[in-house]
Amino acid sequence: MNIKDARFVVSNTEISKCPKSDWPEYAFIGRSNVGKSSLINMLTNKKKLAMISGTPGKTRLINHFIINGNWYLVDLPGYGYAKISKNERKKWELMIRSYLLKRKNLLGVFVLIDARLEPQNSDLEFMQWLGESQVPFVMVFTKVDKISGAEQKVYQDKYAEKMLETWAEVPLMFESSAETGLGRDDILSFIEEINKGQAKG
Ligand SMILES: Nc1nc2c(ncn2[C@@H]2O[C@H](COP(=O)(O)OP(=O)(O)OP(=O)(O)O)[C@@H](O)[C@H]2O)c(=O)[nH]1
Ligand SMILES: [Mg+2]
Repeated sequence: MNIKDARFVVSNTEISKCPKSDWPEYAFIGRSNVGKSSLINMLTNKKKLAMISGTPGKTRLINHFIINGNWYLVDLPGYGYAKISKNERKKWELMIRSYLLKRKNLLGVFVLIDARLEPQNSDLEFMQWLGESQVPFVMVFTKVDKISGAEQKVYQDKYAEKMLETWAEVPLMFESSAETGLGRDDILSFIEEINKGQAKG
């Protein structure tokens, strides 16, 4: 898919204030600093569309971007960010979960996972919750430029194994690098297919 246009629409903390749910929507989620905002910029070829930072906890709101005028990408705050108060963390969690459960036009969630790490409980628990809540999701292993292909496969297989303890199938898995652009075509084709299916009704 060709990205002709990508624009920021609005940021907020409440689903009632999100844009009208008139177009297909895809949300990016994952632990703080995993590279959600970077991936959005890489996909849209715009370095400064979503705000990026080396310090975890940069994205704090639900951020909507409209792509080609007819679908949305959503950048969400990370979960598992330690340096905020318990209270604040609870608020984020409620905000994110209510968005994920209630947003009618949300057709897919991309759960971003750092490709360099052993399976993390916070990621496994979050995907467990998505599965139980019947929110459709796929996985994206980020920052693959920082790891060898062989090493990465080991971690991916470990995730698959863990997930098969609970589920009959492993979710679709992508790999990405915001540095090299790897994963861009695959992720955009995946979105395009869903968008097309939606258009046919
Ligand atoms: N080498 C490499 N660095 C990356 C990649 N993606 C992100 N980074 C770096 O990782 C850091 C965090 O990136 P962000 O995109 O801000 O991460 P985020 O998940 O949006 O973080 P929060 O908004 O804090 O939850 C930045 O320093 C990025 O430059 C990647 O694919 N490769
Ligand atoms: Mg971010």
